Amino acid sequence: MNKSPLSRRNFLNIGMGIIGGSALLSGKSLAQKHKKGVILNPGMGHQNGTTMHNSAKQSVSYKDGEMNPMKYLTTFDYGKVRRLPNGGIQREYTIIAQDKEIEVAPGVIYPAWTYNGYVPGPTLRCTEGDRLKINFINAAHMAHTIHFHGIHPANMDGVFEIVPTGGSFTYEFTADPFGLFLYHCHVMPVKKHVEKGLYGAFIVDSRTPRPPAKELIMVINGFDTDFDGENEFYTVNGFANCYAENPINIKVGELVRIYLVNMTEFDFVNSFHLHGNMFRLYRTGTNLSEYEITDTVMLCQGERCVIEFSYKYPGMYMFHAHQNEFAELGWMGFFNVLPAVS
Ligand SMILES: [Cu+2]
Repeated sequence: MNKSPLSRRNFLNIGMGIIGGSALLSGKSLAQKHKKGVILNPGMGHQNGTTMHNSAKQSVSYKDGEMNPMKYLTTFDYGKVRRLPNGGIQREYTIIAQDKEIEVAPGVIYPAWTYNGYVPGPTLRCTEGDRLKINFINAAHMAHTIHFHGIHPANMDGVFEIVPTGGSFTYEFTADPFGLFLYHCHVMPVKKHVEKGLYGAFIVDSRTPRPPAKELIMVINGFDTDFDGENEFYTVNGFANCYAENPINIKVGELVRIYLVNMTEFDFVNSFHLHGNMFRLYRTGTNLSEYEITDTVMLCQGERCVIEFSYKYPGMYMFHAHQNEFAELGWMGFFNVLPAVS
Protein backbone atom coordinates (compact mmCIF):
# COMPACT_ATOMS: atom_id res chain seq x y z
CA MET A 1 0.00 0.00 0.00
CA ASN A 2 1.38 3.37 -1.00
CA LYS A 3 1.69 5.57 2.01
CA SER A 4 1.93 9.29 2.08
CA PRO A 5 5.23 10.44 3.58
CA LEU A 6 3.08 12.23 6.17
CA SER A 7 1.58 9.02 7.43
CA ARG A 8 -0.05 8.21 10.74
CA ARG A 9 3.34 6.97 11.98
CA ASN A 10 4.99 10.24 11.00
CA PHE A 11 2.35 12.10 12.91
CA LEU A 12 2.91 9.80 15.85
CA ASN A 13 6.65 10.40 15.76
CA ILE A 14 6.13 14.13 15.35
CA GLY A 15 3.57 14.17 18.14
CA MET A 16 5.53 12.02 20.61
CA GLY A 17 5.93 13.61 23.96
CA ILE A 18 2.55 15.27 23.97
CA ILE A 19 1.57 13.43 27.11
CA GLY A 20 3.42 13.10 30.33
CA GLY A 21 5.02 15.52 32.77
CA SER A 22 6.43 18.75 31.48
CA ALA A 23 6.38 17.43 27.92
CA LEU A 24 2.82 18.66 27.49
CA LEU A 25 2.96 20.75 24.36
CA SER A 26 1.22 24.00 23.80
CA GLY A 27 -0.96 24.31 20.73
CA LYS A 28 1.72 26.42 19.11
CA SER A 29 4.48 23.92 19.63
CA LEU A 30 2.25 21.12 18.34
CA ALA A 31 1.55 23.19 15.24
CA GLN A 32 5.25 23.85 14.78
CA LYS A 33 5.91 20.14 14.92
CA HIS A 34 3.25 19.52 12.33
CA LYS A 35 4.83 22.15 10.12
CA LYS A 36 7.88 19.91 10.01
CA GLY A 37 5.56 17.39 8.42
CA VAL A 38 4.66 19.89 5.73
CA ILE A 39 8.32 20.44 4.93
CA LEU A 40 8.84 16.70 4.77
CA ASN A 41 5.92 16.41 2.41
CA PRO A 42 5.56 19.46 0.14
CA GLY A 43 2.88 17.66 -1.87
CA MET A 44 0.41 18.02 0.96
CA GLY A 45 -1.84 20.95 0.30
CA HIS A 46 -5.28 22.22 -0.20
CA GLN A 47 -5.81 20.20 -3.37
CA ASN A 48 -5.59 17.13 -1.17
CA GLY A 49 -8.04 18.70 1.19
CA THR A 50 -5.70 19.35 4.07
CA THR A 51 -4.29 22.79 4.69
CA MET A 52 -1.38 23.27 7.01
CA HIS A 53 -1.32 26.90 7.98
CA ASN A 54 2.16 28.31 8.12
CA SER A 55 1.86 30.89 10.82
CA ALA A 56 -0.07 31.34 14.01
CA LYS A 57 -1.70 34.42 12.46
CA GLN A 58 -3.18 32.39 9.61
CA SER A 59 -4.29 29.64 11.92
CA VAL A 60 -7.96 29.47 12.74
CA SER A 61 -8.38 29.02 16.45
CA TYR A 62 -11.16 26.69 17.54
CA LYS A 63 -11.95 29.31 20.16
CA ASP A 64 -13.11 31.66 17.41
CA GLY A 65 -15.84 29.41 16.11
CA GLU A 66 -19.53 29.46 16.98
CA MET A 67 -18.97 26.02 18.43
CA ASN A 68 -15.78 24.70 20.00
CA PRO A 69 -14.85 21.74 22.18
CA MET A 70 -15.07 23.71 25.45
CA LYS A 71 -18.59 24.88 24.63
CA TYR A 72 -19.56 21.57 23.09
CA LEU A 73 -18.75 19.75 26.35
CA THR A 74 -21.81 21.13 28.13
CA THR A 75 -24.12 22.11 25.25
CA PHE A 76 -27.32 20.10 24.91
CA ASP A 77 -29.92 20.96 22.27
CA TYR A 78 -33.37 20.46 23.81
CA GLY A 79 -35.11 21.74 20.67
CA LYS A 80 -38.06 24.07 20.40
CA VAL A 81 -40.64 22.82 22.87
CA ARG A 82 -44.38 22.79 22.18
CA ARG A 83 -47.21 21.31 24.24
CA LEU A 84 -49.36 19.00 22.09
CA PRO A 85 -53.18 18.86 22.33
CA ASN A 86 -52.90 15.41 23.93
CA GLY A 87 -50.76 16.90 26.70
CA GLY A 88 -47.51 15.48 25.37
CA ILE A 89 -44.34 17.38 24.52
CA GLN A 90 -43.08 18.01 21.01
CA ARG A 91 -39.45 18.96 20.48
CA GLU A 92 -38.45 20.41 17.14
CA TYR A 93 -34.84 20.55 15.95
CA THR A 94 -33.21 21.82 12.78
CA ILE A 95 -30.12 20.15 11.40
CA ILE A 96 -28.38 21.47 8.30
CA ALA A 97 -25.82 19.37 6.46
CA GLN A 98 -23.04 21.62 5.24
CA ASP A 99 -19.49 21.25 3.95
CA LYS A 100 -17.09 23.09 6.19
CA GLU A 101 -13.37 23.27 6.82
CA ILE A 102 -12.74 22.76 10.51
CA GLU A 103 -9.60 22.91 12.62
CA VAL A 104 -8.96 19.53 14.26
CA ALA A 105 -5.52 20.24 15.77
CA PRO A 106 -3.51 23.46 15.94
CA GLY A 107 -3.09 24.62 12.34
CA VAL A 108 -4.56 21.45 10.83
CA ILE A 109 -7.67 22.16 8.76
CA TYR A 110 -9.88 19.27 7.69
CA PRO A 111 -12.53 19.54 4.93
CA ALA A 112 -15.43 18.08 6.89
CA TRP A 113 -19.01 17.21 6.06
CA THR A 114 -20.94 18.53 9.04
CA TYR A 115 -24.30 18.71 10.73
CA ASN A 116 -24.75 22.38 11.70
CA GLY A 117 -21.15 23.31 10.87
CA TYR A 118 -19.28 21.33 13.49
CA VAL A 119 -17.94 17.83 14.09
CA PRO A 120 -19.50 16.21 16.05
CA GLY A 121 -23.01 17.49 15.30
CA PRO A 122 -25.25 18.93 18.02
CA THR A 123 -26.12 16.79 21.04
CA LEU A 124 -29.88 16.33 20.76
CA ARG A 125 -31.62 15.79 24.06
CA CYS A 126 -35.18 14.92 25.05
CA THR A 127 -37.17 12.76 27.46
CA GLU A 128 -38.65 9.34 26.73
CA GLY A 129 -42.13 9.69 25.26
CA ASP A 130 -41.46 13.11 23.71
CA ARG A 131 -42.64 13.53 20.13
CA LEU A 132 -39.60 14.52 18.07
CA LYS A 133 -39.59 16.52 14.86
CA ILE A 134 -36.20 16.89 13.21
CA ASN A 135 -36.11 19.19 10.19
CA PHE A 136 -33.18 18.09 8.08
CA ILE A 137 -31.95 20.44 5.35
CA ASN A 138 -29.20 19.36 3.00
CA ALA A 139 -27.05 22.36 2.07
CA ALA A 140 -24.03 20.19 1.31
CA HIS A 141 -22.71 19.15 -2.11
CA MET A 142 -23.69 15.48 -1.74
CA ALA A 143 -26.81 13.54 -0.77
CA HIS A 144 -27.13 12.79 2.95
CA THR A 145 -29.60 11.52 5.55
CA ILE A 146 -29.90 11.24 9.31
CA HIS A 147 -30.17 7.74 10.74
CA PHE A 148 -31.07 7.66 14.43
CA HIS A 149 -30.40 4.78 16.77
CA GLY A 150 -33.35 3.80 18.96
CA ILE A 151 -36.87 2.57 18.24
CA HIS A 152 -38.85 4.22 15.40
CA PRO A 153 -40.78 3.36 12.22
CA ALA A 154 -38.86 2.10 9.16
CA ASN A 155 -39.67 5.19 7.08
CA MET A 156 -37.99 7.37 9.73
CA ASP A 157 -34.79 5.33 9.75
CA GLY A 158 -32.80 7.58 7.43
CA VAL A 159 -31.63 4.81 5.15
CA PHE A 160 -33.92 4.76 2.10
CA GLU A 161 -35.13 8.36 1.95
CA ILE A 162 -32.00 9.91 0.48
CA VAL A 163 -32.00 13.71 0.72
CA PRO A 164 -30.31 15.32 -2.31
CA THR A 165 -28.40 18.58 -2.31
CA GLY A 166 -30.92 21.38 -1.73
CA GLY A 167 -33.50 18.91 -0.42
CA SER A 168 -35.05 18.45 2.99
CA PHE A 169 -36.74 15.77 5.05
CA THR A 170 -38.57 15.83 8.37
CA TYR A 171 -38.01 12.91 10.70
CA GLU A 172 -40.82 12.41 13.20
CA PHE A 173 -40.94 9.74 15.87
CA THR A 174 -41.45 9.22 19.58
CA ALA A 175 -38.32 9.08 21.76
CA ASP A 176 -38.05 5.46 22.88
CA PRO A 177 -36.49 4.01 24.99
CA PHE A 178 -34.42 6.19 27.32
CA GLY A 179 -30.68 5.89 26.99
CA LEU A 180 -27.70 7.26 25.12
CA PHE A 181 -27.92 6.94 21.35
CA LEU A 182 -26.32 8.47 18.30
CA TYR A 183 -27.26 9.66 14.87
CA HIS A 184 -25.29 9.62 11.66
CA CYS A 185 -25.64 9.83 7.90
CA HIS A 186 -26.48 6.50 6.26
CA VAL A 187 -25.80 7.22 2.59
CA MET A 188 -23.44 4.74 0.93
CA PRO A 189 -20.58 4.42 1.43
CA VAL A 190 -21.51 5.00 5.05
CA LYS A 191 -17.88 4.69 6.09
CA LYS A 192 -17.07 7.77 4.00
CA HIS A 193 -20.01 9.82 5.27
CA VAL A 194 -19.17 9.01 8.87
CA GLU A 195 -15.41 9.53 8.63
CA LYS A 196 -16.08 12.96 7.14
CA GLY A 197 -17.98 13.99 10.26
CA LEU A 198 -21.73 13.40 9.88
CA TYR A 199 -22.66 12.15 13.35
CA GLY A 200 -23.67 13.29 16.80
CA ALA A 201 -25.00 12.16 20.17
CA PHE A 202 -28.68 11.68 20.99
CA ILE A 203 -29.67 11.56 24.67
CA VAL A 204 -33.10 10.33 25.70
CA ASP A 205 -33.58 11.02 29.41
CA SER A 206 -35.60 8.76 31.64
CA ARG A 207 -38.84 10.17 33.05
CA THR A 208 -37.24 9.32 36.39
CA PRO A 209 -34.29 11.71 36.27
CA ARG A 210 -30.76 10.64 37.07
CA PRO A 211 -29.31 12.31 40.19
CA PRO A 212 -28.10 15.93 39.74
CA ALA A 213 -24.53 16.03 38.40
CA LYS A 214 -22.08 18.04 36.34
CA GLU A 215 -22.96 16.61 32.95
CA LEU A 216 -20.53 16.40 30.06
CA ILE A 217 -20.82 15.09 26.54
CA MET A 218 -17.77 13.41 25.05
CA VAL A 219 -17.87 12.11 21.49
CA ILE A 220 -14.60 10.35 20.73
CA ASN A 221 -13.53 10.25 17.09
CA GLY A 222 -10.65 10.36 14.64
CA PHE A 223 -9.68 12.39 11.58
CA ASP A 224 -7.95 10.99 8.49
CA THR A 225 -6.26 14.21 7.49
CA ASP A 226 -4.11 12.75 4.71
CA PHE A 227 -6.81 10.47 3.27
CA ASP A 228 -4.89 7.22 3.55
CA GLY A 229 -7.64 5.30 5.32
CA GLU A 230 -6.13 5.75 8.79
CA ASN A 231 -6.68 8.42 11.39
CA GLU A 232 -3.89 10.91 11.98
CA PHE A 233 -5.61 12.54 14.94
CA TYR A 234 -7.89 11.27 17.66
CA THR A 235 -10.04 13.75 19.54
CA VAL A 236 -12.73 14.25 22.13
CA ASN A 237 -15.38 16.56 20.69
CA GLY A 238 -13.40 17.49 17.61
CA PHE A 239 -10.05 19.00 18.62
CA ALA A 240 -6.86 17.10 19.50
CA ASN A 241 -5.63 17.57 23.08
CA CYS A 242 -8.24 20.24 23.80
CA TYR A 243 -8.88 19.14 27.37
CA ALA A 244 -5.18 18.60 27.95
CA GLU A 245 -4.58 22.23 27.06
CA ASN A 246 -7.74 23.31 28.88
CA PRO A 247 -8.27 20.96 31.87
CA ILE A 248 -11.88 20.48 32.94
CA ASN A 249 -12.50 21.91 36.40
CA ILE A 250 -14.48 19.80 38.84
CA LYS A 251 -14.65 19.72 42.64
CA VAL A 252 -13.83 17.04 45.18
CA GLY A 253 -16.99 15.09 45.90
CA GLU A 254 -18.88 16.53 42.92
CA LEU A 255 -20.79 13.94 40.92
CA VAL A 256 -19.65 14.00 37.29
CA ARG A 257 -21.62 12.26 34.57
CA ILE A 258 -20.16 11.73 31.10
CA TYR A 259 -22.23 10.73 28.10
CA LEU A 260 -19.55 8.92 26.11
CA VAL A 261 -20.06 8.00 22.45
CA ASN A 262 -17.54 6.32 20.16
CA MET A 263 -17.77 7.52 16.55
CA THR A 264 -14.21 6.60 15.53
CA GLU A 265 -14.03 5.31 11.96
CA PHE A 266 -11.28 2.93 10.69
CA ASP A 267 -10.31 1.62 14.15
CA PHE A 268 -12.52 -1.14 15.52
CA VAL A 269 -12.41 0.08 19.09
CA ASN A 270 -11.69 3.13 21.13
CA SER A 271 -11.65 3.45 24.90
CA PHE A 272 -11.80 5.71 27.94
CA HIS A 273 -9.55 5.39 30.97
CA LEU A 274 -9.78 7.54 34.09
CA HIS A 275 -6.80 8.10 36.39
CA GLY A 276 -6.86 7.98 40.19
CA ASN A 277 -10.44 6.83 40.34
CA MET A 278 -13.09 4.28 39.43
CA PHE A 279 -16.37 5.00 37.69
CA ARG A 280 -19.83 3.52 37.49
CA LEU A 281 -20.43 2.22 33.98
CA TYR A 282 -23.98 2.20 32.63
CA ARG A 283 -23.82 0.53 29.22
CA THR A 284 -25.96 2.36 26.63
CA GLY A 285 -27.56 4.26 29.52
CA THR A 286 -30.75 2.18 29.26
CA ASN A 287 -30.79 1.19 32.90
CA LEU A 288 -30.56 3.48 35.91
CA SER A 289 -29.71 0.89 38.54
CA GLU A 290 -27.44 -1.77 37.03
CA TYR A 291 -23.83 -0.83 36.56
CA GLU A 292 -20.33 -2.13 36.90
CA ILE A 293 -17.39 -0.40 38.54
CA THR A 294 -14.26 -0.06 36.47
CA ASP A 295 -11.60 2.45 35.43
CA THR A 296 -11.49 1.59 31.72
CA VAL A 297 -14.20 0.96 29.15
CA MET A 298 -13.73 -0.27 25.60
CA LEU A 299 -16.26 0.85 23.00
CA CYS A 300 -16.84 -0.59 19.53
CA GLN A 301 -17.74 1.79 16.68
CA GLY A 302 -21.15 3.26 17.50
CA GLU A 303 -21.13 1.93 21.07
CA ARG A 304 -21.72 4.31 23.98
CA CYS A 305 -22.14 4.43 27.73
CA VAL A 306 -22.94 6.73 30.62
CA ILE A 307 -20.27 6.93 33.29
CA GLU A 308 -20.41 8.53 36.73
CA PHE A 309 -17.74 9.30 39.27
CA SER A 310 -16.59 11.77 41.90
CA TYR A 311 -13.06 12.45 43.09
CA LYS A 312 -11.86 11.85 46.62
CA TYR A 313 -8.64 13.88 46.43
CA PRO A 314 -7.85 17.21 44.73
CA GLY A 315 -5.28 17.49 41.96
CA MET A 316 -4.74 17.01 38.23
CA TYR A 317 -5.92 13.69 36.83
CA MET A 318 -5.50 12.41 33.31
CA PHE A 319 -8.16 10.73 31.20
CA HIS A 320 -7.36 9.20 27.86
CA ALA A 321 -7.82 6.34 25.41
CA HIS A 322 -6.03 3.29 26.72
CA GLN A 323 -4.78 2.65 23.22
CA ASN A 324 -1.69 4.70 24.01
CA GLU A 325 -1.16 5.50 20.34
CA PHE A 326 -4.55 7.25 20.26
CA ALA A 327 -3.63 9.18 23.41
CA GLU A 328 -0.39 10.33 21.83
CA LEU A 329 -2.29 11.44 18.71
CA GLY A 330 -4.63 13.76 20.58
CA TRP A 331 -7.05 11.69 22.69
CA MET A 332 -6.01 12.86 26.14
CA GLY A 333 -7.26 15.34 28.69
CA PHE A 334 -7.19 16.35 32.35
CA PHE A 335 -9.65 16.83 35.14
CA ASN A 336 -8.50 19.58 37.46
CA VAL A 337 -10.05 18.51 40.76
CA LEU A 338 -10.40 21.51 43.05
CA PRO A 339 -10.84 21.27 46.81
CA ALA A 340 -14.46 21.19 47.89
CA VAL A 341 -15.75 24.53 49.16
CA SER A 342 -16.66 24.14 52.82
CU1 LIG B 1 -23.90 11.57 4.06
